Amino acid sequence: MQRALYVRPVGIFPAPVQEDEQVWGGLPLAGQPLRYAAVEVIERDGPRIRRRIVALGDAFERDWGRHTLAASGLMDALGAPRPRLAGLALDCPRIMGIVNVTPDSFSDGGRLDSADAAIAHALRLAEEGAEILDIGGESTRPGADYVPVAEELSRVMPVIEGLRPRTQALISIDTRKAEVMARAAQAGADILNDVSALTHDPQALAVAAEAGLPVILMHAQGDPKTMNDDPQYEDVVLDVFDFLEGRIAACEAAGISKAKLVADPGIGFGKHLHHNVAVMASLSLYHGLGVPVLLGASRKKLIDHISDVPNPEDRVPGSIAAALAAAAQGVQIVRVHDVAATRQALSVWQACTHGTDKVLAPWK
Ligand code: 7PJ
Repeated sequence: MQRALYVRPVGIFPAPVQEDEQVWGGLPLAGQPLRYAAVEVIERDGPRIRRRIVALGDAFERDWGRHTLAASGLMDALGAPRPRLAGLALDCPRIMGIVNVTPDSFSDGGRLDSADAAIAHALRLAEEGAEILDIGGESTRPGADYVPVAEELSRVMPVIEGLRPRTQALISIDTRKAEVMARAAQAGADILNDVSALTHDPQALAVAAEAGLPVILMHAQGDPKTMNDDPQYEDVVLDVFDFLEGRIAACEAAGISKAKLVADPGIGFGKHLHHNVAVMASLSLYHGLGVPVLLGASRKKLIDHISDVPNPEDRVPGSIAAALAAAAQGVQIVRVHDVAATRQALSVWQACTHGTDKVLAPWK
């Protein structure tokens, strides 16, 4: 389904510490200490797309169609604070640390060695400031081969089981397979993270509803093996919005409440560089979905394309830039490899943006 109207908050600024209700000071943004002063109103009629920026302060005195916008529910969705996610308050940017459990990621010894190494790595990420640990046993990188379910289970289960009694951090399982979701949930995982937004496995929607856990719905076009060969969009930013809105509706219809959903535009998944940067530049649009937004750009190929850094380990500065760009647009969760560096950058960004030291080490 294609929408006719979209609203992207622009002119985002830190909320004043002392709120003065007498003075109009922008509108609140998705439970972050941020407000917005203008919106880009996007009207879409098939291939015809019209965009205009409307400054809200002026607009309150004129007729610019705000009744239409209010009626669309988008303004309410943009403003509402987000409920806690598996107990985690989303009132400032949170870090999800990536724990890859694929044979090439912790590669010296056998399976047990690699589980131990993954657990140790995860515990370190939690120590460094990751509130969520994302455990993944299926590489979904562009061009990656399919991993059978037994193989994926044998990679991730020892890690989830070993980690669960040893950390307070939330554990998410990065998988597209219903059976892996169910087993991870039984072993104490807190969040399901599916790069196919519960579309890959026909059982996934029912299993996720049954598990009762929050779900991260990510946009992807095509299967990892071939997705970046020839991605096609009418308008990538809007098509991704429509897809995520449709998946949120499908989840609600299956009995998963909106309070348990997170939306992710899926950087690098069936997207060329110009698609990725278009999405990055419009992240605040996705708050209109009415759920928290997650962004994963860490060490991804787009950083190489922009800055010529072929080695993923050299992409930390670019990854941090992407995380800060996301935080500035009110994104609630960033999924990263380099937790300590990202935490440091986010804390300094927060302190300097809000002009207060109250944000120092908020995760401790
Ligand atoms: C993502 C993910 C992402 C979410 C991967 C990689 C590829 N899950 N799993 N968002 N990426 N939610 O980390 O390079 O962007 S695997």
